[in-house]
Amino acid sequence: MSIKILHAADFHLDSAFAGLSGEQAKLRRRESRQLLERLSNYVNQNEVQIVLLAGDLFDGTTTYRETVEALIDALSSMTARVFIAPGNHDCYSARSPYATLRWPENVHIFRSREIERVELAELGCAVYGAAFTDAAQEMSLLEGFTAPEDGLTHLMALHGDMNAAEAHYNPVTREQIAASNLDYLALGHTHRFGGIETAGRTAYAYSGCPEGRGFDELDDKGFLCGTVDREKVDIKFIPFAKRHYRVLRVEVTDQKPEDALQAAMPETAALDLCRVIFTGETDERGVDIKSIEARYASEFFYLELRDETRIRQDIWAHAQEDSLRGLFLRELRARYDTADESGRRQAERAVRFGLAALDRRDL
Ligand SMILES: [Mn+2]
Repeated sequence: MSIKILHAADFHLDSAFAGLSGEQAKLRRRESRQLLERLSNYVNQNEVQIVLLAGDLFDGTTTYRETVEALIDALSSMTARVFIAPGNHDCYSARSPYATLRWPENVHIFRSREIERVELAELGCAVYGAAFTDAAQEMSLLEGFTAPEDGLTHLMALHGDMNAAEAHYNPVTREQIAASNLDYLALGHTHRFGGIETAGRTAYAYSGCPEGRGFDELDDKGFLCGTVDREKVDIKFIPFAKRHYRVLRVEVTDQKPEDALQAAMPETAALDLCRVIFTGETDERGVDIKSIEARYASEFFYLELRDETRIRQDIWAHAQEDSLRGLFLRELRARYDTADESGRRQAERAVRFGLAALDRRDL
């Protein structure tokens, strides 16, 4: 009997959304509550039977009551059985919303660092999980665990770090997974989906987070969904994010920065959070970041501009001129030639400002 499961994690509800205005951050918080409703619709429309939520559903201890209620509403409207394995950001404690609020009957919250087993006889499976009970968890919660040979399909939800250079977040190893005898291990903590892996006979994956939260989270975001039985795991990544963070490098050599940006603009700009980095060579006027921002800010949900262009090398040709301009360029060229990378950038900036000032005086 194969079981249809959905695996999601790292919602980080009520994140601060650094960089956004108060109004935009409020909108994104509202959207992350809507995401829960969309998720619930997906679960019901696709007849998912088991939902595994592998922790960090809340970003911190100060979660808006409306947010927790939105999560409870969304989960209670799911026709599936739901399992939550709290992580480092939403660790289980007597004061956490997991303990203080009333959760629907179809939701099971793992509350202890001991791995707990919940048997679902009607589905021919057992679901395991454990909880962070603190913001750190130095010892692996999976160490020594092996699911019994009882003919059931074995699933687990767990928050943990497999790339544990620092072992503060339940450092789970491939060896422990291989020894687990699980059919599928749903992991949370890493915000990026990196494929379905196998250790021993156990398939495991990080689902990643369902929405990006910063310019370090650029790839497609969503969750995992598919079927699991004793013989086969068939699970796919489902893109689900409403908005994307994008970093666009826009080359401006020999063209107007506005035109280059216009050509590079994604179709989804109005939904996107974009960091545009201008590169290439410009004349002495450089890129007018302020005016481009004024022109384009409204085309994007969020726009951040950076100027990493270099000054055109032929600017220095004027250093030969017998004029104030020539004198100024000779002076800076001498500094430029002996400077390191950051000194060179500084000298180029000085050239830009200096020539602009000189030109205005000429006028
Ligand atoms: Mn985490």
